[in-house]
Amino acid sequence: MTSHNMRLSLAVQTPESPSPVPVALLSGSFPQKVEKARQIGAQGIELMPFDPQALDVAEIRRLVESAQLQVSAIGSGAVPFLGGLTLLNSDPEKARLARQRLKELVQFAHLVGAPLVTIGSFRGRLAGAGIQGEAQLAAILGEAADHAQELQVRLALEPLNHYETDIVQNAGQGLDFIQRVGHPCLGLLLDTYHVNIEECSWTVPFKQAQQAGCLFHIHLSDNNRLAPGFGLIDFSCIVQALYENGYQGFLSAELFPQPDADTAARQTIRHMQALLENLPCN
Ligand code: LER
Ligand code: MN
Repeated sequence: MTSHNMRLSLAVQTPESPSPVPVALLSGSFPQKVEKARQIGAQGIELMPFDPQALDVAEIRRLVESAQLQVSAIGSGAVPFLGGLTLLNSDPEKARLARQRLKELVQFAHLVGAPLVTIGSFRGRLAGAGIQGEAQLAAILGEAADHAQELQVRLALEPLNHYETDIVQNAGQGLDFIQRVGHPCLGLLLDTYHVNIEECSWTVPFKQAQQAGCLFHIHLSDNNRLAPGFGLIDFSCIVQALYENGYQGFLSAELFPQPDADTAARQTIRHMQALLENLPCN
């Protein structure tokens, strides 16, 4: 008898953030967000810190554990969005600070028991780094993956649509890139929002990444970046493909807090839970 181990997660900001990022869920203080995530029925939360060194790790662990949640991932999106730091930044000082921040994010993931750190907009653009950018990013992520491995953490590179990046825009390019780096702690994060813009199939990218042993994490949002069910994506075929290919990780909602941050979170869990409950032998 087969059963799945896919779990639902909500992306939330951590309390040190100077201002909101546009794709975080749940309202209130950080302890209130954690409690709401539990009440709504999530099994995990993805933390999106801006400056992990400013955070009280013990308090975060206490809150997450007492709500019987897991930290599904450390999302790096707040760092470029709020701080303008990217790994391929054309300003060498910003690029240096970004590499330092990546180390801190990995360390933070280790301390709060998160399995991975996401690398989405945080990588920056080739346009900023010139012709050497791709080799440079491979070297940075290879080195960061060594550090992550020492701390039992992994890195998940996220293909982003062509409006948001000029390096790794779809799953095929993502697989090529990580296979070139060839590090067991560097894999892929597929975000349904970007899949909708860049891919030709709802299921093949997930299947290919999973069959290559590289599908480390998933971000959920509908085509309009609203909660699943508020747009056009057929999440049932995605969930079915994940199930058939044995994906065991988190599906983590990272989307616009509309009509408000709590309703969007509730809608995500309701919509996705119904699909997961329909899978065989659950
Ligand atoms: C940005 O569109 C995104 O999906 C984030 O996960 C990137 O950091
Ligand atoms: Mn994403």
